[in-house]
Amino acid sequence: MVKPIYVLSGPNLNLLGVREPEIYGRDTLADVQTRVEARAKAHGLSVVFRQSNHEGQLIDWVQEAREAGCALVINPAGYGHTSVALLDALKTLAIPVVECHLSNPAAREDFRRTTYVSLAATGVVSGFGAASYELAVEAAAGLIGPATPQA
Ligand code: CA2
Repeated sequence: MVKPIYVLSGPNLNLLGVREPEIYGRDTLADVQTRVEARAKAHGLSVVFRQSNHEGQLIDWVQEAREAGCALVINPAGYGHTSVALLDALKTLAIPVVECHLSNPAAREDFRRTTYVSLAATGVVSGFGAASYELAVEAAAGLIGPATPQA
């Protein structure tokens, strides 16, 4: 059984497609999940797709991914700019970590230029709307190599 790619989304991303479409696009998080699952399936991989508005919940899922996941894709949303605790959890992972953002935080307000999560990320995909998630899963699939069943 090949371990899944964990795809985690942080606070307020449950509102995707509902509010601020000019910044974050019209795709809902359910649309993103469908696209991400299809992209993973093309590589013979599955996805655990979760969203939370709570920092501790995201940290619990990161810890779960240490044993249960083959890679982690995370859009930490606002917590990327604030959470040393989330960074500490990510630094415990031995699997690839791909940070993704719908927008390009570097092209927005100054406070979005500091992203703690990037310090633990293998790489970052930003600025492509919902496609950022698909590209991040594509990158994660490339980092883990061909899907081979594990004991
Ligand atoms: O561009 C991204 O994906 C962000 O991670 C989104 C975060 C923001 O704090 C980061 O700087 C960049 C905000 C997520 C808020 O999500 C919403 C979605 C729809 C409507 C309102 C908020």
